Amino acid sequence: MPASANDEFKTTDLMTMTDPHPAATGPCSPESLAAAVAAGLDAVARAADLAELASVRTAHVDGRSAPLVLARRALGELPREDRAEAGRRLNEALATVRDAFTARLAELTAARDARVLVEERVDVTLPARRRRPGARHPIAVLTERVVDTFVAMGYEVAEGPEVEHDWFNFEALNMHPDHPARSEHDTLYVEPEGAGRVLRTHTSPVQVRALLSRPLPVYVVCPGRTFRNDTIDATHSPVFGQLEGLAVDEGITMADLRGTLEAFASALFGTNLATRLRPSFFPFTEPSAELDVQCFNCRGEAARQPCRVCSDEGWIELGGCGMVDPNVLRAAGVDASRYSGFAFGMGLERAAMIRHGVREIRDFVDGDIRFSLPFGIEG
Ligand code: 2NM
Repeated sequence: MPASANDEFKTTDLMTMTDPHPAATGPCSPESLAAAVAAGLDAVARAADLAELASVRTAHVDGRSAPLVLARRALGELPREDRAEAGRRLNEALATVRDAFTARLAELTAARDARVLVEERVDVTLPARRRRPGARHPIAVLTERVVDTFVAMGYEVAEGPEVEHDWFNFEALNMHPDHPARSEHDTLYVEPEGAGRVLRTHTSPVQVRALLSRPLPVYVVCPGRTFRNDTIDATHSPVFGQLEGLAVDEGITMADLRGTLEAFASALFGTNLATRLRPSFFPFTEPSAELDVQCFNCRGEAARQPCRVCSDEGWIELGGCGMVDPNVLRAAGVDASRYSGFAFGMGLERAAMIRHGVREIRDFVDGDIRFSLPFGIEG
């Protein structure tokens, strides 16, 4: 605090006033008041912020030991004839300091407000960070559509690991060590070499696991990602979705397979389309067949009008199927003399491509929402 009139006059001096002319020399003297005003103005001018100005107020304007407050108290000690003049001087002094204080307060408040406006500025014109709604993947939508059909027929959904053991993926499915599908040409092996770990090449191992872990009868559908060492082109991808189904019960025949596949084909491509089975071969089924469904676009009338959907075949290949080979049933711990079963499998991208006229399988893995959105929110 700068030196002020306060230093020159102690309260004790006021109490024991002995000066013969107190109005001329005491705290209310023109000199004392001028000194108090000078000190007050100086302190006000030096106050650099509102906090400092607040202490200036106590020290010079209205604090109990502010020189001008002390001077007002001393006023009563003055001889009656000097009081009016001293009071007038005091009020003037006080007004001077107060006015300076008020002006500085306004100045510092304005400076503070200006600073806060800059420091706490928010750019309300910035674009908002919106979370854009996604789209369901067309393969997920199709999977649910097929799965729902089978769940309605009493099937359960089973899932299994994508990194699978050789035994579940091949051995248990009647594919012996020299089977061509097991070569590195077709199958993706997982390190370390010789550990027998592969990326599953189909979802059939999930069905072997289902037979081993569930009580009979077993009715399951197994959707999931599968992997093959394929070269990418418009219709081949090293990762693709499969959906397989399996029914193992007493007295299951090929007639049950036929009826089930018809319901499945209707769910995928519409009702009242014929289906047909063509003889084929799979290591895990005997007999085996390819499932065709009548083309939903030309209804087999392609002979009269060219059809882009079925390439004028009149039929669409949907997948493979057959009666589960007894070797597979035995590997999965099923009594093959009592139980029989059918199984079928299909590629999900292929079905989606036919259903929606997609020409490029890579569109399914690119993750571009502009591809997924037009499939809508079905399912
Ligand atoms: C197909 C075609 C034919 C099939 C067989 C099995 C199992 F595990 F029961 F042996 N699951 N899936 C199967 C049969 C799959 O896909 C074209």
